[in-house]
Amino acid sequence: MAHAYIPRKSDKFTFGLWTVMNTGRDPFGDATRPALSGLRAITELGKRRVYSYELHAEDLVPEGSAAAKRDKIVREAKTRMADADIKATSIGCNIFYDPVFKDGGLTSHDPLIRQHTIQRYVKAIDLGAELGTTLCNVWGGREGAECDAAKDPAEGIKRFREAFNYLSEYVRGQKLKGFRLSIEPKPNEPRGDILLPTSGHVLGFIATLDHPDMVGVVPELAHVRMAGLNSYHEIAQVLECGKLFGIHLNGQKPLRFDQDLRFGAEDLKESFFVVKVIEDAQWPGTRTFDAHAYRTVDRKGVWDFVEGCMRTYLILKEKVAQFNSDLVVQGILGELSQEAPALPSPRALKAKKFDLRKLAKTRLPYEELDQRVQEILLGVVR
Ligand code: XUL
Ligand code: MN
Repeated sequence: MAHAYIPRKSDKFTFGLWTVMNTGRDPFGDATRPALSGLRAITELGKRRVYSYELHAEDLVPEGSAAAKRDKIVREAKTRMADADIKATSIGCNIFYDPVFKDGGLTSHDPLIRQHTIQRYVKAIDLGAELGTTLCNVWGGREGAECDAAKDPAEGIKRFREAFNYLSEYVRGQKLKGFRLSIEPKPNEPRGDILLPTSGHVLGFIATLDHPDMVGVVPELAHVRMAGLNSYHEIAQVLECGKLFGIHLNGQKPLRFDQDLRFGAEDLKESFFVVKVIEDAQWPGTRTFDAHAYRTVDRKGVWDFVEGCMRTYLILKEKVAQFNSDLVVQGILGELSQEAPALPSPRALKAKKFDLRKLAKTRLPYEELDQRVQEILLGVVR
């Protein structure tokens, strides 16, 4: 019987609360569907077999809420999480909406705005720990510039470093076992240029921190493709060095505004290889979708979008299993793979003769391989 592609909690599917709370507003037009509260979003996601949610602290607790109101919301959230069997796995902050962040938060010129931003993250870590999250993800949406004369990017990096060292010390001091920090790179939007624009930049930056082990990367497909890069390659590299602390799955046409399309809605082949790299590695993290339903749809369309993201992932996962057991694919890959002898000493290497004509004749049947992958994805090969 064909797989019904029904998600299970063990698939570890996750959505940002903000994804389903999105009302369809864009820079040119107003909301096209009614608002949904963060609490309601928790219940609705849990009902749809979603394993966990990610949040900006402000998605649940409005900034400036009195302690009693905050605690009441947390109690209600926990009740709903238990009732709908859904966890919270990652928290961040909304450091982009309020006009105070118009020129950044952690990297603002104003030391008081920087302090306020760090305060928000400290409070978010407290909230996350209460809800059970083990990650605080920093997406520095406004940490950038349009006017290069106004900002020294190196100074921005120093301010980022001060903030991450501070937050790492805070987590250590609170003895939050297993709690980690991450950075989600994005090249632009809402700023003309955002600092730490790709995973490569983030990896370089993490190596300069006081506690590099505590900090990792959350790559997002759309952000990688906005930079015109290959999300499969970027995620594979982050995974290889043990820094894949999370992932944001969605769809995006390259080099455009942040489209945040449903996972798989663009470039199925690249999405397939992203699923393949994390499934083959048995990566233990959550498969998080960070996208929006088209602004043309109503509330029901939002739930269609949620089901669609998970269904496409499960179909691609099945295709990964098919790729891994396909005799044609495996035959070609087997032909390509070779045992690597140890590298000779520099002295022996310098003396070694290579038959370049013979080496150049190695068969690399990539046309056949790629066509086979294409046909597996198109459902022709069964
Ligand atoms: C923005 C984006 C954010 C972060 C969380 O492009 O991806 O939603 O994932 O702040
Ligand atoms: Mn994201």
